[in-house]
Amino acid sequence: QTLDEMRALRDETERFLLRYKFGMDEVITKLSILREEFNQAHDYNPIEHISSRLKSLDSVVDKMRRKGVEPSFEAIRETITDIAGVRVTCSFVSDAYRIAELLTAQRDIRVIRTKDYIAEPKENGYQSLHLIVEVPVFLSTGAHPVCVEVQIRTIAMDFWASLEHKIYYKYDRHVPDELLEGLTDAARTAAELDARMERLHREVHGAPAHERRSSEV
Ligand code: 0O2
Repeated sequence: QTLDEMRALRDETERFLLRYKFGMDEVITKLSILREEFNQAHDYNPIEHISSRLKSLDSVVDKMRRKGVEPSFEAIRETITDIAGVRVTCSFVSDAYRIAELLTAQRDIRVIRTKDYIAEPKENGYQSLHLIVEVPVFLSTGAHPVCVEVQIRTIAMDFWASLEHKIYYKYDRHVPDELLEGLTDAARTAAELDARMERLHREVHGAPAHERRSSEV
């Protein structure tokens, strides 16, 4: 490969990843607007925290290899839907669904896939609401649709998932059985906590504040 070819490849890689960053920025802006507007209009905050990450090219290539697909820009675009990832943490389960509804109702958002691991937790106990959405990014060359993965979960689900993730990688994906059982048990406790918190929240506010106020309008 010549130096010019290497530079061209580097530029193309940067351009490729930058689009995902822009898509991620669009989704973060939408969520931040919802958060601020909700706070102002209803004096209620359905979002506790928003974080984001762009997958590195190395882990994209690793994931392609795990899936048995030869990496090319085109193949990556079609296969990997979580290069851009946004995570939303809410206090209550009802807020997680509410945010998902408000985001996916926006007309420039196209829902590619939804996985509701809250309604149907994974076998290890993992809970979260996953949306793969496509959002247009407006560049000098026109509008480009970009895929963004949005994970919406409660604080308890997030606490569990971050510990599980660390353990999973510490044991290089082969977690001992007792630890797995401990994690599954902790996931049940987290789900119970969420249910209790939701009940308390409803007792104090009647229906969750957003439902109550929207029905008053
Ligand atoms: P990382 O390191 O967080 O980026 P996919 O191939 O991703 O399109 P998949 O695996 O069916 O298809 O997608 P799914 O189930 O929606 O999960 C995608 C992401 O959800 C994962 O990304 C994790 O971030 C999170 N996730 C899913 N299952 C678990 C789990 O059991 N524990 C924890 N802690 N997180 C989970 P990555 O790329 O696998 O990992």
